[in-house]
Amino acid sequence: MDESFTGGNLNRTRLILISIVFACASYISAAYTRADASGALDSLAPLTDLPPLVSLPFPRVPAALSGEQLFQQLHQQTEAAYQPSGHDYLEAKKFMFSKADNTGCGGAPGVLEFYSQICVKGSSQHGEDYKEQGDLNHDGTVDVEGMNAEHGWPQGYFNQSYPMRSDLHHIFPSFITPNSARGNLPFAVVSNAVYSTSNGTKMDSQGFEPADSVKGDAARAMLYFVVRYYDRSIREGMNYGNFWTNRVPMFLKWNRQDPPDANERRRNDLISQFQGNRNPFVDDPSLADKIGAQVFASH
Ligand SMILES: [Ca+2]
Repeated sequence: MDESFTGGNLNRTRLILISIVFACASYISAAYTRADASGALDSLAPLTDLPPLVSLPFPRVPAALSGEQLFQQLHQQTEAAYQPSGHDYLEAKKFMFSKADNTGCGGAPGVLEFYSQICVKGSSQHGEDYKEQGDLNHDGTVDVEGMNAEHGWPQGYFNQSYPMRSDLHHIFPSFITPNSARGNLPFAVVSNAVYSTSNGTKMDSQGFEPADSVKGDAARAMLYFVVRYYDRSIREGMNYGNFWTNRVPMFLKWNRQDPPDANERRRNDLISQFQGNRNPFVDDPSLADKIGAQVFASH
């Protein structure tokens, strides 16, 4: 009886110990929930110098809002939260390469190039340190000069003005060659490519088509840009119909077919810490269709 009593105590002790171990494991697991949302982000673990994944909360939008009202609500929301005196372009690029897009390569720090989805190891703040090691994206060029910053809304269309120039919600790390190939072309569906990467990014004389895996990212960057900046000078020397208005249904489609993944949500969180506003379409992609093509095209 004593023995079974002692055994019961031992069993209870074991149970308590096991519970404590599980509680600790759950706590650690919860801390990495976002990182674990994608296997690709397991490599976040070594980046202990990352800021904590605590960021501005997504301001809830009244469910009844749609169309122009919703567009204006998001315009105010993204504008009001922004800190215009914050960060210049160089600082923004440093943050992009070393933090926001440093999602890691196979367990080591590294940057996933936007158009080619080629990962280049490193933790540098400078794009030129992320060199293509051989022609890994099979576009015919080895990008020995590394990466630079691709503006979803080309800089020339807003005369390189701030805050558009340094707004990371529409800026992505790109090898120099695909960035140059895109130039100021509109995003489009391309049928007769004269430039391509092995993952499906394509270009012809009329447009530039990002790979399927980043079509949604590109679309949400563009939707954000118009919501945030439609009342600024963002149409300098361009055909707005060809660049934006006629493309809106395509962007809405890309937004639906390629929803935000863990990397995109992570970058939205980190950028919100850095520049003080969020891309609401990454937080809730359904907002785009609630605004609708007609309203987007009217801005
Ligand atoms: Ca290449």
